[in-house]
Amino acid sequence: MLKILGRLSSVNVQKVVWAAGEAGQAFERVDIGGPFGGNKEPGYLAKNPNGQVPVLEDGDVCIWESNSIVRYIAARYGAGLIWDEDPARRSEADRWMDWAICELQPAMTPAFWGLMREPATADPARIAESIARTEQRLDMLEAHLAKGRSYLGGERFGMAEIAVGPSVHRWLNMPVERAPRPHLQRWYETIAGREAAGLALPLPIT
Ligand SMILES: N[C@@H](CCC(=O)N[C@@H](CS)C(=O)NCC(=O)O)C(=O)O
Repeated sequence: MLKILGRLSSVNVQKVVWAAGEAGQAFERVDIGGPFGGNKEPGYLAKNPNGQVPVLEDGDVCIWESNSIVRYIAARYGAGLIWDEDPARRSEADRWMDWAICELQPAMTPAFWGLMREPATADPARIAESIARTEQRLDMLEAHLAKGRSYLGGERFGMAEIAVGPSVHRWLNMPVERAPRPHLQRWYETIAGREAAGLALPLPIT
């Protein structure tokens, strides 16, 4: 059975839980990080020297970096489900996965921490800038989905949804003013209704 190390309030842990569910894999998840701690202990650092969550253990295989874990689960267990053998089609998912981690998540993080995690010490200017940057990134998603595609990678649900979805879930459930985005809203409602999304996307967000 897969073992997922990390608290479910982390979007990066949510990706891994979602991928395991979509691939039909049973898993045990252990709360580590944030208020649970444990991620700076030597035993954990031996598994992930960054001291961050998530980590995936699959027998002797131990992996850190959430997108790498999603790709591993998809390649190993998700053929025909969330793994596309065609390199060109798979690159569509890959680019949105990398974009999520390099662009969307960093844009959103200051607003999330300022509004949800540490409001007492938050810097309003930093929050405003983060909201503006995030909204600009979400405009990119809206424009992409407006081209008539059902999912980010094309006509099939895949790894892109798993990597981007948790951040969109977070944003849509945060107390921020958002532009209306009908295509993104339709996409979010479709993917959030999946059975495996129910395992991965907690409400309220914390
Ligand atoms: N690029 C890493 C980022 C991991 C990361 O930033 N994890 C955060 C939670 S989202 C973390 O471990 N924070 C410390 C903690 O939870 O104690 C990944 O995608 O796995």
